[in-house]
Amino acid sequence: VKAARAAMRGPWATMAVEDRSDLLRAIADGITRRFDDFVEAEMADTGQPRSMMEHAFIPRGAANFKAFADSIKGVSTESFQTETPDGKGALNYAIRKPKGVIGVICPWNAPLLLMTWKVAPALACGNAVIVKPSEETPGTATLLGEVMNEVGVPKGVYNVVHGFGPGSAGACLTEHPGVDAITFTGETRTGTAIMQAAAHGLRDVSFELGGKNSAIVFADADLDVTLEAVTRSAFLNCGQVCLGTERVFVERPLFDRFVAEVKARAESLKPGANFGPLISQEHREKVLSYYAKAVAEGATVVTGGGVPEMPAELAGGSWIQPTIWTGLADDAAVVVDEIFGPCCHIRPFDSEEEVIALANDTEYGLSTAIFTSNLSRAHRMAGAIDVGITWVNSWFLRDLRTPFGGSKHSGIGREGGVHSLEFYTELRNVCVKL
Ligand code: NAD
Ligand code: 6OD
Repeated sequence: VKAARAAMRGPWATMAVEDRSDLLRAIADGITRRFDDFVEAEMADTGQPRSMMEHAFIPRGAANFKAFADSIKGVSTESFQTETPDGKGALNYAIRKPKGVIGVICPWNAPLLLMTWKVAPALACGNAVIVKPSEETPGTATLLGEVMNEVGVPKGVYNVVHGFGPGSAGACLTEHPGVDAITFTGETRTGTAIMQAAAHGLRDVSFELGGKNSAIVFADADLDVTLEAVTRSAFLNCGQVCLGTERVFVERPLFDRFVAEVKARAESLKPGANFGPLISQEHREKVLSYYAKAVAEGATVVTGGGVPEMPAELAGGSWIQPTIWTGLADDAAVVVDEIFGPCCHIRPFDSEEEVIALANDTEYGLSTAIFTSNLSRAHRMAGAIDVGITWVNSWFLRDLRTPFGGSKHSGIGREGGVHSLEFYTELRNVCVKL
């Protein structure tokens, strides 16, 4: 924290926006130059397949820096001409200042992507950061530090502190009075603890939290597109994606066929090739406990439900089968709780009103994906479902300029484009009497 505060008094504080933007591009290029190192580090930490790293997680880390290198150069502020009794008027205009030292607390499921999604806009706005990566996935935050040094980011601007959460590095950072604001991605209950810590000193928070996202499939949807997207959304990254689908609602005439087709796709996924293990044995215990609860609550197990047989050299990993259930009540534990594993419950519905109520019947509000060829219906539903992000006929299609974040217990604030800049800067008004 001392290093970061010192950096805010050094050359970083007066660096021109154009130069900061150039530096962000140099960081992106530095990640690309050391692409293989980042891929290896992220694979070693997460256990997910190389293709996922090479095509999504690592390039996206670099893309985050490029996106905010651009958006910081296009930020405007507001101004007002104010009438006054003497007729001479006043001019109000706003200026943006960096917030200062930002604590960045990150999860393990997409480590570089999610960390740079915060660090890039924070640096673009002229802040200094202290990153606390997940204890499960420390590698790429450290490598990024090497890149920062290689491209000449001033000392103290990007800091990494490794450790655990409660009673450790995470709590020390969020409780530290020298930290001006905290940005966090992770579980909703961790967000609650961090918000309590942030209340001391009235520090601002930006939260991306858990989800219990739905996919809504109408009978008129393009079936191939829908099956591809829903399968990906349920099982990608071994189900460890905050935007992942754990509740699928299918219009009744399509229900039986849809379940059969997703089952076939789930069963074609090969552990070790298409998906890796869960992050830890501890997380597998949690996910397996939900697999057991589903059976206890009367689910039909369409596929999966256990642990796959793996070759001896891999058998020690936290492998788990992609799992699909049907037939559960709407208040069953696996229909209500975020599991964060490769699993979903599929339920039929009969009307638009019914499925809107079902989709909204959750404490979370991160994302939803609607599949239909009736675009009027898609627009109507997008407005009626209480989530921060709605996809129509797709899933996880990202434009980094758009607002990203959750409603209800899924988050506070929005990241992306100018919305990130809102959090990482403080707006000041200047009133000039003419
Ligand atoms: P987590 O909340 O357990 O941990 C996240 C980070 O917080 C870790 O670095 C951890 O060490 C730290 N931490 C834990 N307790 C802390 C405390 N009291 N004070 C300070 N720091 C603390 O989350 P996770 O298990 O790493 O990630 C999975 C969760 O993240 C899921 O709930 C998932 O939905 C959520 N997530 C949300 C988004 C989103 O954009 N909304 C994205 C990815 C993951
Ligand atoms: O794409 C993003 O910007 C983003 N925050 C993705 C989150 C994925 C969660 O696992």
